Amino acid sequence: MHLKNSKTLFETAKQFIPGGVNSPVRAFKAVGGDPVFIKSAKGAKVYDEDGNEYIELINSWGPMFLGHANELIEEAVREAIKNSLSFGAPTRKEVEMAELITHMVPSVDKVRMVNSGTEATMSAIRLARGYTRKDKIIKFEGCYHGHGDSFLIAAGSGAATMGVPDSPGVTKGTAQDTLTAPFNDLSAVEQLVTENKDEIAAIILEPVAGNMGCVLPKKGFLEGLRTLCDANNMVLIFDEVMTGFRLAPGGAQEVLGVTPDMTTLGKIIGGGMPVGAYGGKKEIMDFVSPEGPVYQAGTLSGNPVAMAAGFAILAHLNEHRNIYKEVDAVSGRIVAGIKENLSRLGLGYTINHIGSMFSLFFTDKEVYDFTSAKQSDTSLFGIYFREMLAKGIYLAPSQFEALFISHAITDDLADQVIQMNYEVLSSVLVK
Ligand code: KE4
Repeated sequence: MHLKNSKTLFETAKQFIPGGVNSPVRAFKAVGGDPVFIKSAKGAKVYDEDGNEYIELINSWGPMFLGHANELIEEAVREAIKNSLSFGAPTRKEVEMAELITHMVPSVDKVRMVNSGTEATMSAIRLARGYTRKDKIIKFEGCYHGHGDSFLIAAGSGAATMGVPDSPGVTKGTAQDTLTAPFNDLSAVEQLVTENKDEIAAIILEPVAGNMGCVLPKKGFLEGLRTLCDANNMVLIFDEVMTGFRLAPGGAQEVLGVTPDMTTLGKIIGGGMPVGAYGGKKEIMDFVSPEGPVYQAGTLSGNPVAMAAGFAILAHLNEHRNIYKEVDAVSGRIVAGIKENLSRLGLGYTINHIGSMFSLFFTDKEVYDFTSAKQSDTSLFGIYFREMLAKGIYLAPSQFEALFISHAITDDLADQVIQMNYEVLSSVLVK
């Protein structure tokens, strides 16, 4: 694997872009070495600027659920761009998109399109605050909801990877309104609610966390939050930017059977184009301008090209729900293969897995929250990542991220991943 072009591109990039990247986690800082620059991708493969080919297990952090360069989505985009790229005016496609989303996610009566998951979560908590007339929110350590100020407190994903879970630049005034609790710790939440009686507008969480690595809710955790929100007039917000349209057509809330008051969406919703959305109960959503007083706006919100891509993928998933069983089966094959490798090599590392999301943690302890996730040996992860990359397997460059399997991954490719995993684990990690 040679990286001449990626190397020179990265050197130049660092002259003009902070850290040479447009999103921190891409810089490979947590895993060492320089990032590969991707030139193209098709199906389950990505190709870098140096002629290397990789089997792709990150899929642009989730969006490419049908694989790269999917003809259905690309055809929809080609058709849309013939009519100009943007109007800043209402269009037919936005209506079709909103109707489809409310059909696929029954808890969403009304939905507002935005341009990223960050915009979706920022808008959702502003709305929850406006609706309840309360200021505080509860988030969970290790959960990541985008880079909005209120969320860069004990944040996961890139913030955790870079070691800045509490970012400079977030004012004390903002931070004081964000309360945090350990994921899966219902009694800690109950204590926060008691200590901040009638001051908490919302609880926001990833119903299945992906931003501390994949961490599942313990039995009763989500149900307990639902009960707490009902009893204390708090809005329960499921941040399904990652899990939405991935774990099921209706996301984690469909699989886990707990209904939030609001849902934030992103990633798959745009099929690879910049799209986010927030939606929920009619009585809450009707507080959003111009229907209600809570302001939120966006020049490119509902952009016709992005809507064409998003509608194409969502309509396909809605009509071909067998895709979920197929992706989950291939993901299960990979996870089972890695577990088999671990036991053959006498390694007790932890794997957390649901549907087409999973993480291999370099710790033999159970991983059920951020503290336990941080017990993982991140330098060992760095070695594993680089060795797998050298063997043509493209993983998320951080221990605190989940892997996302696409529908383009075949059993044969899954078996190649399992084989490379065995070779790396045995050569690098077994002394
Ligand atoms: P964006 O603003 O990046 O579209 O979405 C923010 C966001 C919100 N909520 C959840 C649950 C998320 O996972 C994200 C973004 N996820 C990260 C990956 N862990 C995006 C990758 C990156 O930051 O480069």
